[in-house]
Formats: sequence, structure tokens, C-alpha cells
Amino acid sequence: MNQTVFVTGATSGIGKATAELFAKHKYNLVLCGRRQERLDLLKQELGAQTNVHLLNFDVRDKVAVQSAIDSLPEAFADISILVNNAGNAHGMDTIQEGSLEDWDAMLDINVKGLLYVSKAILPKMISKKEGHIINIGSTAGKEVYPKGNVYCASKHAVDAINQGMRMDLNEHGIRVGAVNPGLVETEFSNVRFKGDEARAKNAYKGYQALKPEDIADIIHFVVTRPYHVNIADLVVMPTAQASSTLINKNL
Ligand code: NDP
Ligand code: 8X3
Repeated sequence: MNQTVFVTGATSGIGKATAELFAKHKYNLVLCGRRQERLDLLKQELGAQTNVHLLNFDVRDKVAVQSAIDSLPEAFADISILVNNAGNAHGMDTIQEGSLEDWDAMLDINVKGLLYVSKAILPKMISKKEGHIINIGSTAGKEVYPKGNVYCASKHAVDAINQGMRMDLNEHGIRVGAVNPGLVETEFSNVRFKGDEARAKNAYKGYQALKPEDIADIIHFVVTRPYHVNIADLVVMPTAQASSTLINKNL
């Protein structure tokens, strides 16, 4: 397999599981994140299975995004698949109590970061008239829940960008689709609750949440469809979850 997959947020959770699965399938990997020691460990772990190139940048920094992507060596510069995964919730507060820093983080990372990375990668896909962008949205981009306000807004923006990208890139033959998970047990809640382990654990207590590997498996399914098939928008929840606020803890 000589296709190259570019995964943002590969140091943890869904991005890491995606990197691991695609390494097994021998895709070349460009793995991105800010925590260098985790990137180095991933390269050690996956380097025996496939070619791995690491990029350390903050998706909020548009200059760093462009220069990281410009720095790709020839062997990794031809990206076939972009997984726009980097993102998090920061805080879970009412709109009247929310912090401006948390709002900036969510909108800058989840929305603007996704745009900066896509913008830097698109020219080559356009010139080849081939490529696949997978935007990791969320059920939070399909509905709103109490105290979800700005995180939900950021993921609704991803939903809109996913639709808009698909329209604008249609003439260039590029596949664009979103995978929108419900509750997945990752470091997501540790970040959201700012290191409050008990609160983070509680988010996944009493039912079987999705695992990051479940989402990686779906991403792999999406990219391995024949090229004329584009999974445009996919929602996946744990069986115990029916909506953001309805979770059956008695299964
Ligand atoms: P994790 O916290 O486990 O992983 C988040 C990843 O994003 C990390 O690799 C982190 O890397 C990266 N990241 C965060 N901020 C930045 C930044 N400023 N610049 C570059 N990279 C960044 O969470 P998940 O795996 O759960 O989340 C991945 C995606 O899935 C997110 O978009 C999230 O919104 C979405 N999602 C998650 C769900 C869940 O229940 N877990 C459900 C639905 C969607 P590093 O810190 O090294 O930079
Ligand atoms: C993550 C799922 O329900 O915490 O996007 O918003 S949720």
C-alpha cells in the first residue's frame, strides 16, 4: 500500500487508533500532534510496520501548519487521505459561566485548525483530481445538549464545513465525508474536565462506550470503498446511547 494518510491528533484516542490500524494495513503515515514524546513513541511502535513521518505543530497556528506541511519530504508529500481529527472540548459550562479561553480553544482548534490543515493539503489533491478528506465531527454537531453550547457550535461548524467542502471540491473529484461519533472513551473527557479524573471516568461509567478502535475501523471502512463510493456523513453511537442526553445505564 503506497497511499499516504495524514492524521491530525495522532497522539491519543481516535487519531492514535487510526494510525495504528492504518500502519497494520501498510499505508504511509504522516502523524501530527503537539506532544513530541508521544509522537516519538508512535514512530517507534509503528515504524517497524510502515513508513512514518512526524509533524509537531499546533493546528491553531496557521503559519506553523503551512510550514509543517511544506516541510514534508517528497516520499510523504503526496497525501491521499486526510483525517481531520485533532480537537477537543474545553470545559462544560452554561453559556453565562463559560470561559472565554475555553471558547477560543474550541473554535480555534476544532474549526479554524481543521480549515488551516485542509487549505494547506488541498492544492496537491486538486492538481491530482484525487483525494479523500475525512472530517471527524460528532453527535454534538447534529444536536445540542445543556452546557454543550460552544463545543456543539464548533462541531456544527464542522458539519457545515464538511458539506461545503464536498460541494466545492466536487468538480475536482475529491471525496469528502464526516464521521460523527457519540461517546468514545479516550482522553477527551480528561481534557474537557481539565484533569479531573473522577469526572472524566464518570462520563463512561455504567455502560459500554465506543472505543477509539471502533472509530478507526469505521474510518478504514470509509476509505476502502471503491473510489466512486463516498460515505458523506456517518453517525455512530454506543448501543447504550440514543442521543446526547439519553444513555441506558441498565443494559
Ligand atoms: P483525545 O483527547 O484523546 O485526542 C485529541 C487529539 O487532538 C490529541 O492527539 C491531541 O494531540 C490533538 N489536539 C488537540 N488540540 C490540538 C492542537 N491545538 N493542535 C494539534 N493537535 C491537537 O480525544 P479524541 O480522540 O476523543 O478526539 C479526537 C476527535 O474526535 C476530536 O475532534 C473530538 O472532538 C472528536 N470526538 C470525540 C468523541 C469522544 O467522545 N471522545 C466523540 C465525538 C467526536 P496533542 O495534545 O498532542 O496536540
Ligand atoms: C464528543 C461527544 O457527547 O461529549 O463529541 O459531545 S459529546
